[in-house]
Amino acid sequence: MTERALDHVGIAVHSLDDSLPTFESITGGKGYGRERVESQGVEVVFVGEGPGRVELLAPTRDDSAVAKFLAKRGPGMHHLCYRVASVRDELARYREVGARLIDQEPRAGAGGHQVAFIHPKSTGGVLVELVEAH
Ligand code: CMX
Repeated sequence: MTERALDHVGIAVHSLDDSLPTFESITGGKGYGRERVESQGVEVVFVGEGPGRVELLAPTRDDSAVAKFLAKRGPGMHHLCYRVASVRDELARYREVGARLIDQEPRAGAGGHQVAFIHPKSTGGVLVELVEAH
């Protein structure tokens, strides 16, 4: 089986401005790639490099997935994102084992990269994002 590298850990926060300094201090890096992903109702910023890379996610709408998560659980780890050669092939692999897919097809995520999410009920209670290697 091919190993898949961790691309980033997603952390839900109320405010990027308030939380970024904390994660810059933890990772030793500077924030970069700040962007609104309108389709997901989030604004994101990355910090850190390699397997310690973090994506901070703050909601831009009350009905977004991250707003619901914050209301229910408060700030904290939101998802793990794995880098894969082909999101489409990975979705087929998950589908074959009966996993619950949130996205049936790859779609554009942060940075315009192809992504898809797998429901946490199929992945040990952890929301999993797949991103196509870039
Ligand atoms: N991690 C683990 N469990 C989670 C979760 C998360 N991030 N979000 C929700 N859940 C759990 C809930 O606690 C709930 O569990 P229980 O039934 O045991 O209470 C269950 O999943 C269903 O939750 P829900 O509130 O009924 O469903 P939601 O409407 O909140 O949807 C989910 C949950 C995962 C389907 C939705 O958040 C989703 O579609 N996520 C994918 C998209 C996304 O997260 N986008 C933001 C990031 C974008 C980016 O990185 O660019």
